[in-house]
Amino acid sequence: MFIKNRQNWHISENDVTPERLYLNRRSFIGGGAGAAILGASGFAPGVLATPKRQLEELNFTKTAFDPDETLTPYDAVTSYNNYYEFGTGKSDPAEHAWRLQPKPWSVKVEGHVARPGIYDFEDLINMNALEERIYRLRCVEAWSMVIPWIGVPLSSLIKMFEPTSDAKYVAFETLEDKQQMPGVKSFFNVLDWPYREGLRMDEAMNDLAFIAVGLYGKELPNQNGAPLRLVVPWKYGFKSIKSIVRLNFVADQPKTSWKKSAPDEYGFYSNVNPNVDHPRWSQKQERRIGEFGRRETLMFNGYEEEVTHLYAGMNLRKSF
Ligand SMILES: Nc1nc2c(c(=O)[nH]1)N[C@H]1C(S)=C(S)[C@@H](COP(=O)(O)O)O[C@H]1N2
Ligand SMILES: [Mo]
Repeated sequence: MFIKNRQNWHISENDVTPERLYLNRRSFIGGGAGAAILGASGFAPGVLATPKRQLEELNFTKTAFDPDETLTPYDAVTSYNNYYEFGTGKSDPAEHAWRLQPKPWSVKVEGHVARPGIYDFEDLINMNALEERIYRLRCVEAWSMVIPWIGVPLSSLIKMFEPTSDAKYVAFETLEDKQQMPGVKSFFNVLDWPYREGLRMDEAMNDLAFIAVGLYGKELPNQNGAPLRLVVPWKYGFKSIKSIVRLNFVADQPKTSWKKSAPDEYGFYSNVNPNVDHPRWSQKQERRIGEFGRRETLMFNGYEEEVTHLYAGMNLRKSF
């Protein structure tokens, strides 16, 4: 029961210019009558009563996961986002995600595991074992960022739950809450909720797959998926599901939100692949946010060495 409105939400984001990013929409909203004016998303702007969450500093160790590229500025990382639960515009999450309440938080773990249950955030994440990993993130819309994430390997979490040999895939879900998420309440839904993602078990156990709880040395801002989100740097950004509330260890390939909304455009694997175009645009190049011009997109987003073996013998045009 959702309306597909592809024209509006996907056309030109791959052509957004860096300058436009820094134009704050609010600066165009005349003072005074703010309450009567709706943003591009159609939600009332959260300008007047936006309680900014205090983001705590995190202790972490640095790692060798570092592409040695210029970091995308913090302002861009936290103001140019995709988080459709807060609206489909790139500035909607920064504007509306203050409604999200990431504390307290728990995650339901179920399926083929020896230790199912409801885990509090504090029991899932060992805050004394946090590491920093600098990863490229390549959005399917042909832009990319380089972000210093703080978190733990996904494999360390998965091992806690002791999956059985029947667990072939892990399915992830985001919180679905109309009170906190204006995009979920919206009539113009492009996805059905909750937002769903999944990985094959060997992908999930690969050392690159990461659970982030922070970036740039501090806790995750809400718009980036507080309090915990996935980061899968060799796949298109939409695999990196935010604000996770459920992990389900399953035998069959799980349904995922984007594939369900447009199966001809978004596959289960969604590995970054410059040789397989999206039906409506090329994936050969990308715009690094903050830079002018374009870069060549690299196979597996530059993580070929780490992940090529996962897809040996697979036809990546078919399994896109
Ligand atoms: N729950 C949820 N997770 C999500 C999304 C979303 O809309 N909802 N968008 C995805 C997409 S398309 C991208 S590119 C990344 C963006 O992450 P960032 O905003 O932290 O850069 O988040 C992904 N995770
Ligand atoms: Mo994306």
